[in-house]
Amino acid sequence: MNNIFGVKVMEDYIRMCHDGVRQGWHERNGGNLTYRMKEEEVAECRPYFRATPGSWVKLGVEADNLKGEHFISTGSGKFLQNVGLEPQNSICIVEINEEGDSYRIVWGLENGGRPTSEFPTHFMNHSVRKRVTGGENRVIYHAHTPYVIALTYVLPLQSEVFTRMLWKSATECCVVFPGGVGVVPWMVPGGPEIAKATCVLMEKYDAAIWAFHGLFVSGPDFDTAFGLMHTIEKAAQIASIALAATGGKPPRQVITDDNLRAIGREFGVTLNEEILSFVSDDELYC
Ligand code: 2HA
Ligand code: ZN
Repeated sequence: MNNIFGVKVMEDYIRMCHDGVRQGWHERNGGNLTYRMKEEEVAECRPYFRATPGSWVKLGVEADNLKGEHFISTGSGKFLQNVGLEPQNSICIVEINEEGDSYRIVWGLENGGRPTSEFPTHFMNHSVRKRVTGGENRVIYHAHTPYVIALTYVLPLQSEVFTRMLWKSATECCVVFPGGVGVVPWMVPGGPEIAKATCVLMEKYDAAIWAFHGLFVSGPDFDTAFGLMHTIEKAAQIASIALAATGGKPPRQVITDDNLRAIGREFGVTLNEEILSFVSDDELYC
């Protein structure tokens, strides 16, 4: 295809939006996705950039390690279900300036608009994830995952409690997120507070639950980030069903801590032992 939608990274980005919609995670304009582009991907897309880029817009935050980067972003107020139908009006590519404190739109949002309302949050978290993963992480994805949200009404809002519950909800969870999942208490979406609180967690976790709101994940590529979101949400679904079945009481049987350690050994991943020593199963139930 002789246009920007024939470029693989754009195809993959658009498909991921669609995959999230199919899961039911993106009602209305809920959720957002940003991707830090590789140089060769920018080069492939550049022929389709606007002749005149948009004007520079201050981000209100800054990051030295994101100077000059390009990001693909969903648009603020845009519906992810429209990304596949009219990508040119739903998503954009933005360039970051040489000071690392402003962006300008170089492609997309042809009917006007700006990157996602969560862009400053994504931007700051890209900065953290780029640093702590040595440049490997490129994707930040936020979705309104219903079972994760449901669990935030029921469990204590602690990273260790949620991680323990989710690891014990399905055998392979601890392999997919051996480092655990962070939890941010309720905060106003899109604001500086939630951005900062998420950044603190993203120093050590690649996923953060936003209480009563959804899930925020990071990954090196679309499949890994989507798979992380999907695995955590599915674990939360199983946990919610089991908790509802027992009325919040301890279940008849569980995956034990030693079972988890055995999985870790077998699959060659190191489980975050802090999680296992911080709380016991008793603290998960009424
Ligand atoms: O993009 O999901 O958190 C809308 C949201 C804000
Ligand atoms: Zn949201």
